[in-house]
Amino acid sequence: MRIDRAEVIVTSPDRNFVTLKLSTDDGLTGLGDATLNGRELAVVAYLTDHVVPLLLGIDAHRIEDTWQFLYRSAYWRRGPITMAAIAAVDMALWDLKGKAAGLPVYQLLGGASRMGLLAYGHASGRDTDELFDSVRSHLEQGYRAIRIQTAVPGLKSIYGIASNSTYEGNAGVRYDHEPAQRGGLPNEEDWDTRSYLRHVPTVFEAVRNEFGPELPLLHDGHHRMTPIQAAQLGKSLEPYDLFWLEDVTPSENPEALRLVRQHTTTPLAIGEVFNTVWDYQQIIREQLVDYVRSAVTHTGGITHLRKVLDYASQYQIKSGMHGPTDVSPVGMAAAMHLGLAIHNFGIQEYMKHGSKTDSVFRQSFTWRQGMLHPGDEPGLGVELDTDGAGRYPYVQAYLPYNRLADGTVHDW
Ligand code: GCO
Ligand code: MG
Repeated sequence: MRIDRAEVIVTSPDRNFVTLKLSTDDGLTGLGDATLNGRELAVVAYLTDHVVPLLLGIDAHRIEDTWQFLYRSAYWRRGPITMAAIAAVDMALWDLKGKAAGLPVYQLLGGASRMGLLAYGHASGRDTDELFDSVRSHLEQGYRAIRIQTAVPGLKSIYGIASNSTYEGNAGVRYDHEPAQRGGLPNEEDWDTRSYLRHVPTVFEAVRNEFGPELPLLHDGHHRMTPIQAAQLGKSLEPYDLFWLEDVTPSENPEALRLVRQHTTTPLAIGEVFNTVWDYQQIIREQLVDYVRSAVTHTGGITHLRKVLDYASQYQIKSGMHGPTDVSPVGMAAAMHLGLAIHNFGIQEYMKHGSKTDSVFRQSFTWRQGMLHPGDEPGLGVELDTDGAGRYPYVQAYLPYNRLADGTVHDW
């Protein structure tokens, strides 16, 4: 089973996606997701100019060897561009191996450890009424765990708030947050940590009063606090029993989490911007978080993220794989196969893709009673309609950024 063709396909149904399609001399095709939101074409260039020429002629069964070859032979290691490109190759090779074996990828990873994957969705609102409507809409869609984000009085636009106040799933109009702005330059948002820290506990109190103690609730701090501010937030949210508090502080300095940990028992999640096991080494070894947030797409594929999660399992740390809409249906399928197979699965983020995306990517996963399952088709279970993909050319899109009231750039 040798690779005889490798194509990088860029398509923008609802949003941009980068997909690697590998074909073999015995007629099989495998898909991998290489989407890096807001920097898509950098990965396209890395794949097209530097990786594709290395793939032609290789034995597609040699997944580990190919991973090590792409990682080590570049000399320049790690980073989101490189690791998304390697991830795409890795996913496509697992897809091919599954198709060659006639088995879904989760079977190759050791078989199912559970019946399905608990998933959480994104509720948000500009005020309490809108937030409650959004929570109700998610409950009606079957979600059994919900992330809560709200506007903060005095701030014009902040991370996590939907721009539409109704959910029209099939029309591609969302009741959840889609941060990348299509066309034009990045949106400028505003931020004030003290207002945020005062407001968020009042929101969780209101949500608990309305929806009761059972519903698992999550919240994303999106890297905005200093460690001591994060500690304050974790402490003030303890009465509301969060499933997790995510990305409380920028994570370039993993030691920062020690201080947060010393002050709060609110469970912590981190890692959507990490890309290797080395980013996690200290955090896992010192048990500084409870959930690993990496997407398969941004962490070197199934092969590498599995190593991260196996390491995490020794420290009772579970998976909480990233699953916003900027992870393509191929990346989501890879997450579902991996999540079904590992023992230390925690929860899966699941923002539904829009109808145009679903028409370009034919998918075999199921969503029933708040649980995802990757399905039993051989491989990852996703096929790309290349003609359909061609109907949606790339649209430049940027993520927003933040400034404080005095004009200082702040973490977004
Ligand atoms: C999440 C993330 C996303 C990111 C997005 C950036 O928890 O789902 O924080 O909303 O902002 O993936 O591209
Ligand atoms: Mg996040």
